[in-house]
Amino acid sequence: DRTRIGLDALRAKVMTAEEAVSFIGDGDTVGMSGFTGSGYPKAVPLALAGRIEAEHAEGRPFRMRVWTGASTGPELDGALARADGIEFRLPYNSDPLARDKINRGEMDYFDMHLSQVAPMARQGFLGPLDTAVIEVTGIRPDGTLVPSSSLGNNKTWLDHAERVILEVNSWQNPALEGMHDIYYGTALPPARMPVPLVRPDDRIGEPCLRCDPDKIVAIVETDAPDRNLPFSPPDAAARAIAGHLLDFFQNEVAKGRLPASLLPLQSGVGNIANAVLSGLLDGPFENMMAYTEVIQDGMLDLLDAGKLLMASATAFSLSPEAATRLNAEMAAYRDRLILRPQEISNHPEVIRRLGCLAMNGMIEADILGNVNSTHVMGSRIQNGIGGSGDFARSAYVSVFMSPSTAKGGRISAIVPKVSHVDHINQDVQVIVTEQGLADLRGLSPRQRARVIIDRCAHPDFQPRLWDYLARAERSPKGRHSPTLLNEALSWHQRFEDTGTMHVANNDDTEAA
Ligand code: 0RQ
Repeated sequence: DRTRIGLDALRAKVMTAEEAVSFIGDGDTVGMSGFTGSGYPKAVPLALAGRIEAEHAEGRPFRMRVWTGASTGPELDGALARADGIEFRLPYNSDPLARDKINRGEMDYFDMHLSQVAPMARQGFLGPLDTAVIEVTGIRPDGTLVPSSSLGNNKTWLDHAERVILEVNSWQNPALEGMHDIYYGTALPPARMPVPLVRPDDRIGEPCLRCDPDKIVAIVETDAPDRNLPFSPPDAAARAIAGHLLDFFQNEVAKGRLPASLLPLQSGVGNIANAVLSGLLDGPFENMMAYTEVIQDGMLDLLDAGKLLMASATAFSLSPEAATRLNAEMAAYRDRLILRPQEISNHPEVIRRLGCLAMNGMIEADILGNVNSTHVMGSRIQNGIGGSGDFARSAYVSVFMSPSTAKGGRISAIVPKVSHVDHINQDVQVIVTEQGLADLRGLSPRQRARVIIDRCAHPDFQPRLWDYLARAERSPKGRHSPTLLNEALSWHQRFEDTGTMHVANNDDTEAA
């Protein structure tokens, strides 16, 4: 479909993905598009994986440093990890094959705040970028690029890379043109200026990406859908968590601490986040707005119902059904959706100004209110911090949610001490499990511990948490943040040794 390439001079650069990968070599750094399964290149990474496997079969080395917006799809992270083609990865991964390599120590991974990727690249902290591989919806006659279903770090990769390979994907709806808002006003200190965004629906930039045509070495035409994972309907625990959180918001409105239309919503991905959005559909709040990282199914439902006026994000993260719905009515949604670079969607300055309500998932929280979003048993990465830190620290109210237990009840998500810290207690105002909601605002560590155990811990683990707290509070060494050093991580150690955090004899105290 050559009509998608509006600049005649560029048509000569159309080639196959197999030809395009000749521009990439062993040891290169490649900046790819892609964010939570949308807008990632679909053909070049697969061709690259094929070439890498062929090189490896000949006994030649071929491994790259791969940068993206966030998670991608099996055709990118999965294929390159299987080919053993990634030596170093940033800033986020949720691909199971890549996760295994990382946790086996075979791939280096820099898990970082998503708002910081573009500035750090410009600051020169991440090293040079050889090639950008970017999916676009089309190329306009003036050479600017119509972005696809995510923006991520595309602007920065296009500016920063020595050469550019484009994938023009005709599966992406041309009506995406005009939905994006790409801000070019970012500068490095001491010249940095305020980001002039004061409402979630402000447009402060340009609809298309700039790209020096001389840097484009190859254009590959594709026609393939985004990853678009199906959603499972919310289970009982997710619905209970959503219920507690919506009650909390209603109470905050009643107390005059939140406006009736709430404040700009930020919602993480996954089952629980979607349950919260479903809950908002039936809830009393009207005229809401979202300033978030990704737009998921529940956000489209809220838009359709007229509850949500608009949503701003950096990417779509939709089920196949919702993606089909969006694609069919893209032009109608275009005025109420804005996609921005992740540097702006997740910008702490903007999040603090707007007063976002941050709602993110967690792996575990401790009784002092510290949250682990990323690591299982301290050392095994699950995904990454993603945007949760960008939003949590700067939010108006920062909420973390999880079922109170994991792995069939063998793990308590409320522990004496988290095995890894992503969000310190100062960045965690509310913790919610299906058991209840702990409002930690303004509480001391000892007060927090009581509220968290009382409201959030599962009854099977509560007695041992109360016992731990009681003994820690009697410690002669220090009573500000109750801690027993020799027991703080013993729950995790027991899980590693026995496959459960429960004590063998079912006694409910460590001391017994
Ligand atoms: O493992 O798949 O092997 O069964 O972790 O857990 O319960 O499916 O929950 O999908 O909501 O993910 C924190 C990982 C939660 C996610 C996390 C195991 C559990 C399962 C997944 P299996 P669930 P979710 C930014 C938003 C960081 C990034 C972020 C995440 C797997 O929310 O990656 O916030 N967050 N981005 O069994 C051991 C525990 C466990 C545990 C869960 N305590 N111990 N394993 N698991 N708890 C902003 C946006 O706007 C997008």
